[in-house]
Amino acid sequence: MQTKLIKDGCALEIVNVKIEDLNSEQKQTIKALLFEYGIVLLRKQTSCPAEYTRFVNDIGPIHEFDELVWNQYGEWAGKLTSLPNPATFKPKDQYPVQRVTGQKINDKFTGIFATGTLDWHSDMNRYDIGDGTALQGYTGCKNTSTLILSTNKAHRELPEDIANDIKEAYCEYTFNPDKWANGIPEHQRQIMLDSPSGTRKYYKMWLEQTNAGGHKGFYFFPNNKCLMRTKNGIDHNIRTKFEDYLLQEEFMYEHWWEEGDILLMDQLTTLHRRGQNDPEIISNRILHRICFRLSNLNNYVEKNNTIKIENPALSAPVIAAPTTLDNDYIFGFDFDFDKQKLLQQYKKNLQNSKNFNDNGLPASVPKLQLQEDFEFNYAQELMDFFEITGEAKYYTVKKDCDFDLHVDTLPQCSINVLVSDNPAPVFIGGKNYMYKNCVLNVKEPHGVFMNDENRILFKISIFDYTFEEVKQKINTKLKDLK
Ligand SMILES: O=C(O)CCC(=O)C(=O)O
Ligand SMILES: [Fe+2]
Ligand SMILES: [Fe+2]
Repeated sequence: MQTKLIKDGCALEIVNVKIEDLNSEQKQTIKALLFEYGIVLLRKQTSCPAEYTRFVNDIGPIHEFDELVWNQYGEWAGKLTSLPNPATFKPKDQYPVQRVTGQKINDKFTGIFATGTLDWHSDMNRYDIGDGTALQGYTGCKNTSTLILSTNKAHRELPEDIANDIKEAYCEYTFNPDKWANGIPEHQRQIMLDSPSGTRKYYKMWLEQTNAGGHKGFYFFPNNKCLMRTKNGIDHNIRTKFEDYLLQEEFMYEHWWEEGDILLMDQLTTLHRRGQNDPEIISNRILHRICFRLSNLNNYVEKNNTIKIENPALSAPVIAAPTTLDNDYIFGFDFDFDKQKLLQQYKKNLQNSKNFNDNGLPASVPKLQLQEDFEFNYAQELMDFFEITGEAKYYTVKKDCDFDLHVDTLPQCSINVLVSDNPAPVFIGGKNYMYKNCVLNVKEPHGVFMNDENRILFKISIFDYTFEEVKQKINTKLKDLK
């Protein structure tokens, strides 16, 4: 069997074979290559659905046979209760398929994703589903494409600094087809929302994945609601850097279809999208799609993505509130902030509070609230006094809720003044610090846990000066005061 690298190893092509003639050893070789490259192409194969299904089922078993509901002519065939043996099925041309098309017969769509835009996605949106997808060009697919992102290649070439940033990183996902399959027919949308992916929307996945072939890649699906947690907690700079690295053209293979072409893809380590979403094109283009099991037998994906991480804040010491805190993380200082004014302004502007939800997940329980962009003379007086520039805000963490571990994206540090009673400590640098007011080094991972009262924080976020610089400025001012 001959193979050929496509686009510098984004994908692999198996050349000069006919799927109906392959022996089981050759199919095992193809499976191993699929594990390694994530994307395997076989050009111009028979489009007999029985032969195609037999080939795919020999690569990895088909459990999602209830998706094969049409025949190749677009007639409804009904739901199967088991997979008909593709080797013995008669008549061969009637073997059921899953169609991806906008073609209509008698005014009814005869395939999935019949309308709308199909943006970057993985077909694996939950643990208990096939992690292999096969697509075959059937008709009307010439001059149309599917783009596939090979994270296997991206993993092989991963720069050391990014590797370090994302060590132990994982993402929390909420199934969100309205983003990556926007505009599909309402009927299919409802089926998707009623499916186990839709009803149990939430799942977690390590960023780095190893498939059952022992090859590594990434599962990263930003078009679902996606919260990445790194060793810094929520860190948008790391996320952006990773996303910019991964979604590069050099890791993408755009396959321009010819009838009969078969693409096999590992859904644990690749993303894909439709190249053209023009309704005219989609209504003529037919692909046959088969979902099969590659790694995901015996609960492979769930077992390898059981993510239980203890919150270090809960076992970290609590440091009582001295005014002499002074380390690389927090500088507590003695200053008579006008709590009355701070609380008045908070109340005055209360109706302009926004639910603040840093994590992209549904704000069903608004645990955080934010006030920003308000006029407040006292805040300006403070900034003038300390000779800094910044933005005044209020962050409220509801009783019994956490402010997740994170680093701030843009500010370098902040002046924090707690205005509510009995405020919970801030967790930073491995300790929970109680404080009244402080300068906080927000470039270090921090969060609020053990919060059993509504906690109101007045904050001046500082962009133009570092933690050390602001500490200096405040020290100087305080000395002047004495
Ligand atoms: O139509 C295409 O190019 C991609 C189809 C697809 O992503 C799917 O059926 O899951
Ligand atoms: Fe897909
Ligand atoms: Fe912060």
